[in-house]
Amino acid sequence: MERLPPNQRLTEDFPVLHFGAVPVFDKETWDFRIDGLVENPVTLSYDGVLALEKTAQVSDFHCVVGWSRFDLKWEGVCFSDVAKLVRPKSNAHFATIEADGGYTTSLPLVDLMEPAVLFAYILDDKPLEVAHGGPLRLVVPKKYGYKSAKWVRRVVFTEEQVPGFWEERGYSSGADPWKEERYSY
Ligand SMILES: Nc1nc2c(c(=O)[nH]1)N[C@H]1C(S)=C(S)[C@@H](COP(=O)(O)O)O[C@H]1N2
Ligand SMILES: [Mo]
Repeated sequence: MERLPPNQRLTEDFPVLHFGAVPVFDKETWDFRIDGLVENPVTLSYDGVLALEKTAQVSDFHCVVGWSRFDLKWEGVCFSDVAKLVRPKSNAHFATIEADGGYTTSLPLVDLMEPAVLFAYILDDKPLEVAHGGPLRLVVPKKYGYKSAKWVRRVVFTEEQVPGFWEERGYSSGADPWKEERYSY
């Protein structure tokens, strides 16, 4: 099977792309809150995140504007392990990911519970650079890059899907690169 999704071109580097300013990371004040429709809402410190079970995965990254990058090695905490900690209620079907600076994205839990979906803090054996979303970013390899929120600070479990930053601006909420779900019209 072709490894490059339709109408993508391969890049050797890993471009930096985001809206707005890069937030400053202060380990003392930084926290990661997971709440919404869950039995056990949790607020983690940065060390609290590092203390959770660590998972590694290698995946390709596809940005909706047309570049793809192969073989990024991410390490971090599986979304499913975070879900296990907070125990989503039976009526939770989606989660909204909120980032420092106001960026948001949302996904169905069925997509987020896949084993390759991580809150990553290591990229290619080095601490994740702030430009690429350090200290913590979501990685959703099966979706266009706008689902992989950088500078994650909060996860809210919801019953209905809340459109995220790009989804509100005409991008597809499906975001499947193999089906070329780029736009919502
Ligand atoms: N917080 C935040 N995360 C974001 C974005 C953003 O604007 N803000 N842009 C998204 C988009 S469109 C892409 S393609 C990837 C790019 O990740 P990179 O800069 O590490 O290549 O980040 C995603 N995550
Ligand atoms: Mo993107």
